[in-house]
Amino acid sequence: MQLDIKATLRQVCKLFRIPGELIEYDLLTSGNINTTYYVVCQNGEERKAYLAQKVNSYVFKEPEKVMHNIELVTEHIRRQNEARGIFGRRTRLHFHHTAEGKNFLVLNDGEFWRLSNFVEDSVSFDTAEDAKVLQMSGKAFGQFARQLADFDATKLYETIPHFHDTRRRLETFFAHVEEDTCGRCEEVRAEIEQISQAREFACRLNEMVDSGELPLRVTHNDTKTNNVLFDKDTLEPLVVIDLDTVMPGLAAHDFGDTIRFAANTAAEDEADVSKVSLNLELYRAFAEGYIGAAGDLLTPAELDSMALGAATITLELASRFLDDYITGDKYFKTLYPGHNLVRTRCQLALFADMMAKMEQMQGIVREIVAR
Ligand code: GN1
Ligand code: MG
Repeated sequence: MQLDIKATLRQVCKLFRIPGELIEYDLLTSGNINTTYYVVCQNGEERKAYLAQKVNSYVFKEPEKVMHNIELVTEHIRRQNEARGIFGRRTRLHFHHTAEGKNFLVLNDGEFWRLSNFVEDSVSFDTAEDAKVLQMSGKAFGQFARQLADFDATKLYETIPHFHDTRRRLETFFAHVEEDTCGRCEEVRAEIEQISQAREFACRLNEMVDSGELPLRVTHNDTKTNNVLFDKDTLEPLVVIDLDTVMPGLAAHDFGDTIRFAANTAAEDEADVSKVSLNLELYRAFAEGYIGAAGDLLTPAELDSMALGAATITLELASRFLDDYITGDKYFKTLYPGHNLVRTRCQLALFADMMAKMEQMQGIVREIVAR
């Protein structure tokens, strides 16, 4: 197996025309969907690191469309940076091309690969106890929203249709509960009931989009703190990564998904739910960073929807984890049987705490906006 993967990575580097020989590789374990390797190639005296990634084609049914979006978005951001006098490879994501000029390749076994630069002296955070990290993540995603504000959304494919359409997610979830194909629904009645009780609330953002109250923007849609690379010394954000789900969406979801992930006092899959809660200081730090950087881009209605976004995306993800559990764990990578159920319970506990703190969350955003 090890030998196979080494040979595969060698082949991938070669096909992307990376000079030199593969001398080192390492499997990176963060990320629930794709499989990522850190690879180092030596060319004469020079050693250079890259990220090679195998795209999950069960999740991304048309990965070439993902790569089409990424090419456009990374180029747009590069031009934006250059217009602001920011040059250099540490602030951009660059995917290498094959001899045919493609930014992806499909190997004989049908697997879909891509390869990007590795940003040197950068760090990312799978958990963040530190307010500074949250503030800088906010800055990163606020800037990202600004960078894409004038991007023509009609040029993007919807890589996963209805990705954060919570109403539709819940319809699908309850249909799967009815089908109960794996016979797992009985043991999770309490969780199903909790989602059912929150259903009306969770559809509010949908209604605000329908009524025209909230605009669709080009958003990231997966704003976990491990999708930002920071300078390891200053913690200044360098580049936002994982652009697989950049699509039209809501600012409230981008705001909310970092909160869900990084302002939780426990990990996303903590089994002891008594450890799970929303840390309002981390929430505040992220809100300051995000609103400070996105600034007047956001409408008053959007700013008002931020706290709602956090609770909605948390409930939505709880339903996605439970959906995967009751349909046989096919979507998210799992580390042990029942992992998706543990994740579900963790997200439901966080959702409950967010609902209890809703007014405080809204108040913090209003305070920041009023400054
Ligand atoms: C997945 O693979 P990763 O960790 O970047 C998922 C997100 C979830 C997240 C939960 C395409 O993201 O939507 O919020 O897991 N990505 C996709 O950790 O479904
Ligand atoms: Mg990701």
